[in-house]
Amino acid sequence: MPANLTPQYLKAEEFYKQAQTPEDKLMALEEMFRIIPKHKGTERMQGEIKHKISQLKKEQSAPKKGSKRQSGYTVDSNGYPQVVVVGPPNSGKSKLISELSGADLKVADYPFTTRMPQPAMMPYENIQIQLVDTPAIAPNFMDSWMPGIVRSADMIILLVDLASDDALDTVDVIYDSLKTQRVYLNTKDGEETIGDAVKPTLLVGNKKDVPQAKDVYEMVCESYQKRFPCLTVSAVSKEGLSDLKQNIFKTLDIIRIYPKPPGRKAEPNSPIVLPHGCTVVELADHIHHDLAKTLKSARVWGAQGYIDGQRVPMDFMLEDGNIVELET
Ligand SMILES: Nc1nc2c(ncn2[C@@H]2O[C@H](COP(=O)(O)OP(=O)(O)O)[C@@H](O)[C@H]2O)c(=O)[nH]1
Ligand SMILES: [Mg+2]
Repeated sequence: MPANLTPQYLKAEEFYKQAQTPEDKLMALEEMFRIIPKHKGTERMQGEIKHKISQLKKEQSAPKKGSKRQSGYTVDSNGYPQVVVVGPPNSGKSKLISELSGADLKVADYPFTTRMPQPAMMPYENIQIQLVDTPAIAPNFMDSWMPGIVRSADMIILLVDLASDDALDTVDVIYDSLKTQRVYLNTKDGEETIGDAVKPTLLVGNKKDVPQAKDVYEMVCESYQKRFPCLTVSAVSKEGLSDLKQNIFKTLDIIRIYPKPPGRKAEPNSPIVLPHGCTVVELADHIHHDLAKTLKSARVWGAQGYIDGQRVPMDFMLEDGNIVELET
């Protein structure tokens, strides 16, 4: 019986053949096993893949003499709000980030195109938000440095492939893989303890343009909308992208403050980005530690319930869009 292997399978196999590290080999094998057409004609191949997976796992779990911890990647946010995009292979992570940022990331119709985290800047109104493209998280495989990247992000986009039959499973795979490292997407059942990271997360169904997307998205919403805010986009037709940008800003829970030197106008295009809930004294501290110490008073424009230019207390909680004059 012919095996009828798909182009995706052949690409994964090619990746396996070229893989230099046991981690890459294992990931490729896991993916090959996941996508190989499951019928009589491929039974032997399935068996061989399974065997190779178990051999590699055995080798990896054996303690290595003198081995050092595997070096990982980190992505410096450079002070920008940082959004890490995670998802299964081929969900369109790179394509989506390219569309949102204008960066030219490698997009391809086969798994494992993205091998290391890749930052790209997304303009949103008058600020920049850093998006981070990542390699796929597949069943039983996640790069060892991925939980660290997710842990240090300000928020996560969990991208689901609405063109895939196993869209639902991939959400659990990703949630559970990260959970093993005590990184939780949006919610943790039970109490939060020291060392846990619970990351604000948007679940985004991509490929809205494909015919089955509507049904798959409905299924995804039904199962997950209690756990995640859900929305759907198409990185190809660009539908839903501006809504997604607004939701990213909302989920980041940040405010833009325009500092105004006394007697001068505020600069409308270079706000200071701060977490929601920030006070006047925290703004001063953000600008310069000494400023917080010498701060005498502050006046605010655009604050609800206050007249423009009114003096506010040091613990006044700033709102998005406020203009603030700090007096020392
Ligand atoms: N129809 C459709 N295809 C998409 C969309 N987004 C990405 N793709 C395709 O899906 C494949 C995988 O995209 P890529 O960004 O490399 O996925 P990644 O592995 O998650 O980074 C490519 O062939 C893309 O052109 C979309 O919104 N609609
Ligand atoms: Mg990619």
